[in-house]
Amino acid sequence: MSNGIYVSIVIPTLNEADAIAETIEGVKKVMRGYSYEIIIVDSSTDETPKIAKRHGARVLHYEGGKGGALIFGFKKAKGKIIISMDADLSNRPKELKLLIAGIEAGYDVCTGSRFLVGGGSEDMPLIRKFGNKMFVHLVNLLFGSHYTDMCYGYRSFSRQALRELHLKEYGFGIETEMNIKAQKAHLRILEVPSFEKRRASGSGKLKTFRDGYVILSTILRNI
Ligand SMILES: Nc1nc2c(ncn2[C@@H]2O[C@H](COP(=O)(O)OP(=O)(O)OP(=O)(O)O)[C@@H](O)[C@H]2O)c(=O)[nH]1
Ligand SMILES: [Mg+2]
Repeated sequence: MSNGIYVSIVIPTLNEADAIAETIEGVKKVMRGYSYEIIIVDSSTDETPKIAKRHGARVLHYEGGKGGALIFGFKKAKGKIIISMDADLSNRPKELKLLIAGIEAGYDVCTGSRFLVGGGSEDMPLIRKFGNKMFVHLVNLLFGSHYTDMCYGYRSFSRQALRELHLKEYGFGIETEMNIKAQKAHLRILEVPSFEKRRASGSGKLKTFRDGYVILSTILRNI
């Protein structure tokens, strides 16, 4: 199956000890036959890094938010295709193939969308759905894009595209920053349907109102 393209899967983690083993094993199963690495960018105080190492992932320690962790992991990634993924079993490993195919087909950025036919979410209360829709409309209006989802972390990039994005967001504004900057840089963007499963265990780190404000500030900062 491998066509020789090296893939890096970058997973930020904050206290995901109950889910990290299954996350890594799920990725390994799907990626059999590919050349790849799994990078865990960890800020945990629990056993997450120990378990991740035991399951064969490369573990980097990082003190800070999700966005900062991703940026740090992207810098260390060796892949020609680089993928960001959550550790709470919300993202289905099988969709990795779709994200890889998007870049192989010539797109620079390929992002999962929960709002395309075939996509969905078990993990999005009404208030977040509403906020997400608002941000989607605002970004599309301000930047002339055609996104259907905004704050979703399962996505892939060509190595070159990531370099052009010059990402800076420290926290949960990172996906919005990616979307806006990709559009401004005229990158070839593809959305693919993605189904987000309910967080399997542990607690969600996103706080709806605090991070809603972070996302709104990210949009305004990038105008
Ligand atoms: N390194 C690092 N990772 C983080 C931090 N905050 C969140 N993460 C990780 O980023 C991923 C997404 O965080 P979640 O808490 O699942 O965010 P979410 O999916 O929007 O929210 P839920 O629906 O509540 O799960 C998970 O793998 C987290 O462990 C952080 O401050 N540092
Ligand atoms: Mg989650």
